[in-house]
Amino acid sequence: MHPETKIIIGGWMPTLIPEHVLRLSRCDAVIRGEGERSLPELVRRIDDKEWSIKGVSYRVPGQDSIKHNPNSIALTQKEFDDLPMPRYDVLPPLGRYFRGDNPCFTVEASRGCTHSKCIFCWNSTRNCDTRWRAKSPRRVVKEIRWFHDTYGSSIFFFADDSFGARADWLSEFVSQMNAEFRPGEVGYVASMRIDALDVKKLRALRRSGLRTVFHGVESGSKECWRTLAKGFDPEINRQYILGLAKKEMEAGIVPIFSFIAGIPNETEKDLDETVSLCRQLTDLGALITAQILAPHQGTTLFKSYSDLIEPYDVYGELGRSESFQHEYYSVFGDRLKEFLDYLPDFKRVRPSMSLDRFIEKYSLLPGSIVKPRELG
Ligand code: B12
Ligand code: SF4
Repeated sequence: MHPETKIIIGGWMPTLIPEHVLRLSRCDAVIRGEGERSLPELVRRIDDKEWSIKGVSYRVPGQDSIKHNPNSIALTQKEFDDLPMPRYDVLPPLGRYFRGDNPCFTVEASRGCTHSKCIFCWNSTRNCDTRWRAKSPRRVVKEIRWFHDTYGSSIFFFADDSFGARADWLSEFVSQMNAEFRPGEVGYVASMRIDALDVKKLRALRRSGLRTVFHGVESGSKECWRTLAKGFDPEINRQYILGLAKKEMEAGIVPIFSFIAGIPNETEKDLDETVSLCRQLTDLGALITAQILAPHQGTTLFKSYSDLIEPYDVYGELGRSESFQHEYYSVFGDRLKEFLDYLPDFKRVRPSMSLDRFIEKYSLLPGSIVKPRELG
């Protein structure tokens, strides 16, 4: 690459840690948050000595200093709605990425989050504007129609962090989908807060195409919800979650509840509550996903609990653990060591119990773990 070539980077990781990215790389500038407003301006002013452009962090040429300009204002509802259709036509033929003849396309209906406070989530960053905005339901339905007619796709994945977070938007979307498509003609998958869903509207949502819904519940313990600043409505509790799962399944929607272990100050009692809620949900027939919390630099969690955060050789520990060894070797085989050498620097919150004790206590024995290759 020509040494004068300017390198501009964007996306969520550089947004969270612009200083690190600029210090550790050869990049000249980071665009924090959305790129649509800041990037064209930066390109226009690329030869200027100073880039006093909102949303841009940059290395001051010839100096060892990095400058962070104030946040840019995220696209307004109208600007978001007016974005052109995605230009999939300029990419190499898409067929090579598809399996089967019903490709799943990603659609963006909204950005940001109405809550924006969960301490582990990038939406809690103050490095960019994360307010919730949505394209108009009409535009989103038009996009789905276009993918359906152009690529024959009948299943869609919403990239939104908090799909349908506003009840009036969701109602309008449901009506428009029902007016545009026959029942069963298209389906979609979305992530929604449990308190953004009106259980009385589940059947209408299913009719509009909602097939699978993903909920970040994180824990079975209200204490942990407080630590994480989940901000659930006061009436939300274990019974509510189990009732919601049941009603979703009765309406023909597959619910997936996501949990995390390794929350700051999480006690054994909290973990008991999480594991028992997971068990109750799976007994009902709902799906769960569970993971160890990985604190991302730049999040509120990373700043507020820095004293509890420690390096974590996650794959090393899983690879060494007797219960996981079989699964790990069956997936990575002889290349496990090579894989471990390439791993980035993981971190975790100091846990209240070791992985081996966790596995033993909750009887997570080999065989009860789904091997990644079985998922595909
Ligand atoms: C789809 C998706 C995936 C798909 C990606 C499929 C694909 N082929 O694209 C899959 C399932 C593979 C995936 C995996 C993972 N994902 Co993911 N994913 C998403 C999701 C839901 C949508 C991404 C998207 O398309 N957004 C729409 C586009 C338009 O937005 P955008 O990418 O943010 O881009 C805007 C700006 O960031 C900026 N921008 C982005 N790139 C650039 C580049 C330049 C040069 C410029 C100037 C600007 C710029 O401008 C864009 C327009 O404004 C996001 C959540 C979200 N709502 O964004 C999570 C998200 C990005 N994923 C996340 C995570 C954690 C992961 C995993 C690490 C999960 C895991 N534990 O394995 C892996 C990592 C995979 C990897 N190797 O990188 C986190 C990242 C958090 C963080 N701290 O960085 C997110 C934000 C979800 C969340 N809320 O936690 N993911
Ligand atoms: S509700 Fe979801 S998207 Fe919003 S801040 Fe919390 S985790 Fe992030």
